[in-house]
This record gives sequence, structure tokens and C-alpha cells, in this order.
Amino acid sequence: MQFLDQAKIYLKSGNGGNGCVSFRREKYVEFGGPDGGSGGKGGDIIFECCSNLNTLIDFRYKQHFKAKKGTDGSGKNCSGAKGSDMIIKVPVGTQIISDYDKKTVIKDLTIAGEKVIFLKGGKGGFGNTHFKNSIEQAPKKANPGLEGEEIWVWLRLKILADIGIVGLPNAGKSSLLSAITNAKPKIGSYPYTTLTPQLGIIKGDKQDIIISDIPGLIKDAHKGVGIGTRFLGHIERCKMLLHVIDAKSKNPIESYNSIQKELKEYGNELTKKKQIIIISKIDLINKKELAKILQNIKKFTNMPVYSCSSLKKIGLDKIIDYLLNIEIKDIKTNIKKDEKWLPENQ
Ligand SMILES: Nc1nc2c(ncn2[C@@H]2O[C@H](COP(=O)(O)OP(=O)(O)OP(=O)(O)O)[C@@H](O)[C@H]2O)c(=O)[nH]1
Ligand SMILES: [Mg+2]
Repeated sequence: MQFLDQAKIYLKSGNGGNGCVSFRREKYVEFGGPDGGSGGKGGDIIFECCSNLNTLIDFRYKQHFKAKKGTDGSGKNCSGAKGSDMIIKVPVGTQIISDYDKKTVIKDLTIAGEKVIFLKGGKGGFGNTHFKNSIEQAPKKANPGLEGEEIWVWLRLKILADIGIVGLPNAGKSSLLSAITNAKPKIGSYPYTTLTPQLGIIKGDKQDIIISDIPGLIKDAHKGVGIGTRFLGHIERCKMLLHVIDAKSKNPIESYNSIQKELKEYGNELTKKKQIIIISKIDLINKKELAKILQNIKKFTNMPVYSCSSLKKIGLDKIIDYLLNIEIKDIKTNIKKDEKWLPENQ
């Protein structure tokens, strides 16, 4: 399935229906009086947050969303019908962002099933019956319906995963995701095999954990090098990070530091997230080499450090056990509203 995590769309709620000027006309009834009904309310623009969607790809093909106009009022005091609402389904984790400054988050849709009236339809105009009073017995006036509202907005999807996997390209992130979850991401012996975030789930007795793999980061990713840091947005909401370091990399400490630096440069408190370091591909090194890497890494960090081989299925159970025993739901995430996000540059 194709993945799209941002889209610009136009929204317009329905105009209200016009009120009607009409007089009762019946045989033998003189001065029947006004009987013009009011117009119906215009349809609303409603966003619905759906758990079965995980991309904004539908918005590549349709960008304009308009709710229906309310129908006009008519004689015999008939009110117009309400215009039908336009319901727009979006994945959980979709933010609606102002097109004006391209950063104000107008609405953050994070709860599956949540429905939000985003633009209200215009009110219907009153028919002439409404204007009848003791002085004015036969009013010839009616109101037009009020216009609906319109706006251009950006949708931005930030996947809601519990844990995000980060690391240099080719570090073995997708292999780890496929080894510990049900996901089947593409794995390749070349950098940038993963071009879009992939999700997988570890099912446990107490809790299920959603893990997201994102494209590899390289030095100066925060300046746009490689695939840049665009996908770091997807791990902003993660509770924890798995930082994968290739055991065969020339200098694991340097790999570790370069990723920490990119997380720091990106900001939004990514470095404050709980991290677990995972030394991958340990089937390619001997025990002595591994012991040396572990010893060196532990000098740099007091984060938990694990080692594994996704290919030979070594060390995976320990990692899964560790993750399933963390009270993931209790970990708080700090998400700042004003982010560095310029959709047109990406
Ligand atoms: N020997 C061995 N090779 C591994 C292991 N894990 C991954 N690899 C290999 O390393 C290469 C990269 O693996 P990926 O899982 O695609 O790495 P990635 O970090 O997702 O790479 P990008 O998506 O390109 O950033 C592939 O050729 C894998 O087969 C492992 O545990 N042992
Ligand atoms: Mg990958």
C-alpha cells in the first residue's frame, strides 16, 4: 500500500437554504396569511478518526470536500431539509494544520471513533411566516440562507506507535521489526530500503505494543541530508525509542553519537524519550568483539543495552520480554504544538 503522510485539502460547509415568501391560498379563505417556510441548515464538515486507516493516500486523489446546501423553504410552512454532512475519514494520529501559517494545529485527532464537527453549515433563512406579527400581518420578506464556511487546511499524519525504531541506514531496523512483530517490511542489503514508516505489533498477555520502523537517519539528516528528518515526526508521539546499532559498523560509538545528535537537532524533546540500545547482527562478530562493543557503549550511556541477531534469532526473546514488561501506557510524551514543519519544502 502506498503511504502518504501529508495532504492539502479544501473544505466548505453547506450554505443554508433560503427562506420562502408564500401566502396561503384556498378557495373561500380570504387573507390566508403568510405560509413561507424557513430554509434548511447547510451540511457540516465532520472529521472521523478511523483505526482501520493508516495513510492519507485517499487525499492524493480528492482534495475538495463540500457539504450539501440546505434546501429552500416552501409554501404551506414547509421548512427546507438539512443539507447532508460531509464526513471525512482520517487515520488515528491525523493533525489538521492551518494553511495560513502552516504550523498551528487546529485539531489533533488521536482517539479512534472520535468525530469532530470542523465547519458548521450555514443557518437556513427564515420564511415570511416568521416575520408575521400584530402590525405586519402579511410580510413579504424572507431571509436568504447563511453561507457555509470555507478553508484550506493541511492534514498531517503522525503515526501513533508506542515504540519507534531509529538508527543509521542498513543497521537492521526492519529486520528487527520483522523478527519481533507481525510486520513484513522490505529488507535489503542497501541503505534506504525503508522509505516510509512501517508498523508492527507485539502481542502480549498484559498489553500489545505497536512498533514503528522509520527510514534510516544519517549525519546532517536534520539539514535534509538523506531522506532528512521528515519521518522523525512519526516518532514524536512514541513513548520509547529502540536505537539499533550495527555490530559490524566501523565504529559503533560514532554511529550511536550521530543518531543522538540528529535526535537532538530535530528537537521536540526526542532525546528525552526513554531509549533502548540494540546491537544488531551479532551473528557476524565473535563473543569477544561483542563484549568490547557492549563495554564501550555502556561507558557512553546508562540506557539499557541489548544485543541480537534478527537473522539467526538470537537475543530476541529477551528484548520482547523487556518491552512487554514496561508499563507503556503510563509513559507520558511531551508533544509541542509549534513544530518545525514546512509542508511545501518536503
Ligand atoms: N547477518 C545478519 N544480517 C542482518 C541481520 N539483520 C539484518 N541483516 C541484514 O542487513 C541488511 C539491512 O537490513 P535491514 O533490516 O533492511 O536494515 P534497515 O536498518 O531497515 O535499513 P534501511 O531501511 O535501509 O535503513 C540486510 O541485508 C539484512 O539481511 C542480522 O541479524 N544478521
Ligand atoms: Mg529498513
